[in-house]
Amino acid sequence: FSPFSWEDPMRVEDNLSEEEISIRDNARAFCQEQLLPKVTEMYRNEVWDPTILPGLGEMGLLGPTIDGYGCAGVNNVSYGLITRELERVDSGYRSIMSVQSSLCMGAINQFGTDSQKEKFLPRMAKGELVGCFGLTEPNHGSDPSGMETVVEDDGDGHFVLNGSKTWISSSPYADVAIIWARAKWDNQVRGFLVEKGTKGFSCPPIKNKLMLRASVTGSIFLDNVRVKASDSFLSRAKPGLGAPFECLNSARFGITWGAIGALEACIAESRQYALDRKQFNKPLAGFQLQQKKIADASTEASLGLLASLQLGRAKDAGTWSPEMVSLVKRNNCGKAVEHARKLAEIFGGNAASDEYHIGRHMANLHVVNTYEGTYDIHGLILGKGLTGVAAFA
Ligand code: TGC
Ligand code: FAD
Repeated sequence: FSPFSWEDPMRVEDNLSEEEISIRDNARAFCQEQLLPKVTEMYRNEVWDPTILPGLGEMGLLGPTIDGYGCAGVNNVSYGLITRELERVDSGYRSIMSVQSSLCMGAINQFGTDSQKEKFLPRMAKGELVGCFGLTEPNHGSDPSGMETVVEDDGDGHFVLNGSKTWISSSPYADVAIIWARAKWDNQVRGFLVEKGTKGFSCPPIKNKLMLRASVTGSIFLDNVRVKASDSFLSRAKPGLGAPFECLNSARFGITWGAIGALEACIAESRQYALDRKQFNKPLAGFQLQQKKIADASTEASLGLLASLQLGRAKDAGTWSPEMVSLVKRNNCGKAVEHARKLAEIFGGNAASDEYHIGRHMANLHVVNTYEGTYDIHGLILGKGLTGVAAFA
């Protein structure tokens, strides 16, 4: 047998190609060298760092699965390896990347016209333009089918949008927003690109968050926003909620890896803390109760990672399903938040200090277990897949 590695207990590394390892190593170096040193400051001050997206763009980490338009065109497993490295630093940084890559660039790439793709994708890949994705509304979070934002066709080659969105990652800094709205003519949901500066379009920040503070979140208000059809309408999307959900499939997949990256960071930090900190003349790592917390967390991180890898391979082979994404998103986020919370106990009172990363990860993971479909909602999607009976309403 081979020696046991606490950093990779189940030898996930053995299942990665040389190219995947190289992409992972580059992403890890960037995240640890460029992002980790400033994350505490960014989180403390709840500010937008204008260098993050250009930095990720320079590394080829934005829209990485897209072919062409200056994107890297790598496989889904590589995408997951990138989100894992980002979230090892902070869930908010992974959030910025997921929204840009899966939700905004993904929507444009899949549903946009050729001229929309040429206009936005190359600059988004470089991180010169910031994107956001507006689905959630004040009265409709888990249930977007109740969407109140509406769009009218003015019959003159323009559409007019009215409504509001809330809890939208990156919206206050977005150059372009994907807005999902219900068409007044047939009640079906359709997608639009709305650019910063358009009359009647505003994105104020939601200040003083208690979690995910290194990612800026805002509202979106649409007050008679008139947009040209050829510039803005995502005409290749089938009318209905399937189009936004397709973007979510990809972002949720990235989160399955990211949540484990955050849990791995918690394991590494608490292991070291337990080795260094003595009570009753003995390192905390020598007490069975503390070892159990690390053993439990490490077990779940390893199993979660293997599940993400299996899902990634299935995505790359075209044999995945949305229910598989829900199974792993729900499991990995739920386990990550549960075990980050337990590991924080190892730090005693120091868990409350931002000198350590554990408290920040613990708080962030609550949001990660909530957005892109809550733990419960993914349980219901899975429940429907397992029984054939929908229990949402
Ligand atoms: P339902 O009737 O089941 O489906 C409506 C239409 O959508 C299709 N569909 C999917 N298509 C592709 N992928 C999927 N995963 C799909 N799920 C459903 C479905 O086939 C149907 O198509 P059609 O052609 O027949 O019309 O929908 P429902 O209204 O009953 O919804 C059920 C439910 C609860 C599953 C859904 O509403 C849901 O997933 N709710 C959660 C909402 C959510 O995830 N919001 C995320 C907002 S974005 C965000 O959080 C970004 S955070 C980013 C960050 O910072 O990282
Ligand atoms: P609700 O839907 O009100 O749910 C509240 C509780 O009720 C949850 O526990 C839920 O599981 C439960 N519940 C709901 N329905 C059922 C049911 N049928 N059966 C049993 N239990 C149920 N959205 C975007 O569109 N774009 C973004 O970029 C974005 N970024 C975000 C960033 C942050 C920091 C946060 C906090 C949220 C973000 N969101 C974004 C919104 C996020 O997707 C929603 O918060 C999430 O979908 C849940 O919706 P809700 O908050 O309205 O909760």
